[in-house]
Amino acid sequence: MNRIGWLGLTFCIFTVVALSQPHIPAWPDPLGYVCNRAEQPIHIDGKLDDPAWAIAPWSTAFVDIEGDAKPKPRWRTRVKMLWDDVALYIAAEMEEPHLWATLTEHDSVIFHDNDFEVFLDPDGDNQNYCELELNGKNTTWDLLLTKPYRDGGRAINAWEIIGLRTAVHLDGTLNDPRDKDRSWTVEIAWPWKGVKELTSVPIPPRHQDQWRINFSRVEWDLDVVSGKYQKVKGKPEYNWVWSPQGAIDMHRPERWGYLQFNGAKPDGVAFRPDPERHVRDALHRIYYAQREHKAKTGTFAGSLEALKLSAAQFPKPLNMEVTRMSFTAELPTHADPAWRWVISHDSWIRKIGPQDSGKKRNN
Ligand SMILES: [Ca+2]
Ligand SMILES: [Ca+2]
Ligand SMILES: [Ca+2]
Repeated sequence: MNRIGWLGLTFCIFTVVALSQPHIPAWPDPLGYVCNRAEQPIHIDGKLDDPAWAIAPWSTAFVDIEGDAKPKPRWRTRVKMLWDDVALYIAAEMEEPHLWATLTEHDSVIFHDNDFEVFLDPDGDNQNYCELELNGKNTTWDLLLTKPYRDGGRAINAWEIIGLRTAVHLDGTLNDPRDKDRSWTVEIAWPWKGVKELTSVPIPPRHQDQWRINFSRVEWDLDVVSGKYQKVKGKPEYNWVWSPQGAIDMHRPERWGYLQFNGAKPDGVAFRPDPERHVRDALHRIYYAQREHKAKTGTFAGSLEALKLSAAQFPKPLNMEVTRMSFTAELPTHADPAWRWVISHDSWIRKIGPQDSGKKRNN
């Protein structure tokens, strides 16, 4: 698709010069995880007792998808990760007194059961990201999102993760309400060949590369009816996640956590917060405000004032280009003002160089 061509239709180009340094009320920083290299092979059997896992730290415990404003999940969930030249490895541990799973058909809607979910956007551009869900029977659903649902993205269920291996271990009995269970654990090998088609970033990743990832666990309240587990009618599911989304919506990739690859020794490498995150956040703020404005008025806005945003809170210079059907907003990158971040009406965010930027301004 020609993502640039429509810019020729631009009828409104303007620049807003803010008077002060940026200070936008911050979104909470996404969490980060430093992923060490596996030094030994990992046997994908759902059991996390492989010696390889010993060098992988546990993540913090999952929280409610909306964040700290909501009660803490009643059962602990945590993950760990490793990588090597072949794959990304993911382990999850979920406390669970009532092991329950029903779905057996691949690519069915797995979150109708209790499940574990992975969301991955290697290049962090909010486009072409993937989702993997699995239940206690190790039934999987893998799908590709061309863009978030909010932007008209399509979910491609027929998409399959090449070479994916998953396993589940149950510490307890499945679908038996007569006893109390303890937990279930998940082990995933996600080969790089199953990621390559999503992105142009280096695969396998390099030392200190950062990708966007999040994890979610869907949990239903259960009754026991005639000796069987049954969902409590009318009760919505709980959504427990690693890095909080701030809303009941996993399809906000800009809020996912960071996966930082460590190619050095396992110890002593700290997570490095993304220096570009505040600029990227600022553009997402404009994106959300533009969406709201379009929903109310049918058009995108021509100024920050019309979006009810204070120019003083944004970096400078901000360029916005608006047409009847679209908008882009641009800000200089933190690292090099000659380079710019650009976000579009469909939340596609990417970096452009001085040459691209200049060409566009000459249109
Ligand atoms: Ca294992
Ligand atoms: Ca992407
Ligand atoms: Ca699939």
